[in-house]
Amino acid sequence: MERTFAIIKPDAVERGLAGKILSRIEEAGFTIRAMRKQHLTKVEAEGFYAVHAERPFFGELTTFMSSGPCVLLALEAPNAINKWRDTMGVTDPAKAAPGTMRKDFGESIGRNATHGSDAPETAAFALGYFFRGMDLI
Ligand code: FUP
Repeated sequence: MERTFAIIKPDAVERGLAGKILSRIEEAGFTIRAMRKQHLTKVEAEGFYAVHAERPFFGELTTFMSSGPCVLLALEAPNAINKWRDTMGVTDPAKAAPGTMRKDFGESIGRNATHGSDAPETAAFALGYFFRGMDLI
């Protein structure tokens, strides 16, 4: 078993898609170990995306991620990290495969509906950043 960290981003929450996305997460075989709706502050979003601090889109990204509430998730499944990346599809919804979250629910490369950790190290960082051990049930 493996755990990964996921976010239903503000664009999807705002459009009332959280329930649909959660259904698809469960149908895909993930167990939701922790879940919290939260409106991140700009500083919290900057801390989470610190790895992208030097990228040109950092300001836009962290402004968007703090623009409204999102749903923070700890997901568990065999091979959860890659499985969730495959379920989401690639970053740009226009290039994502049919049936993926980003293809079905994303609006643009920034407003792309979901986030998922890309490696064990980033999953461990993100799970620790947002959840306490006792939240994972
Ligand atoms: P991903 O791992 O698929 O979420 O993609 P990245 O880590 O490359 O980027 C993180 C987030 O930055 C993306 F989800 C959306 C945003 N982004 C942009 O807004 N513009 C870009 O050109 C690339 C990424």
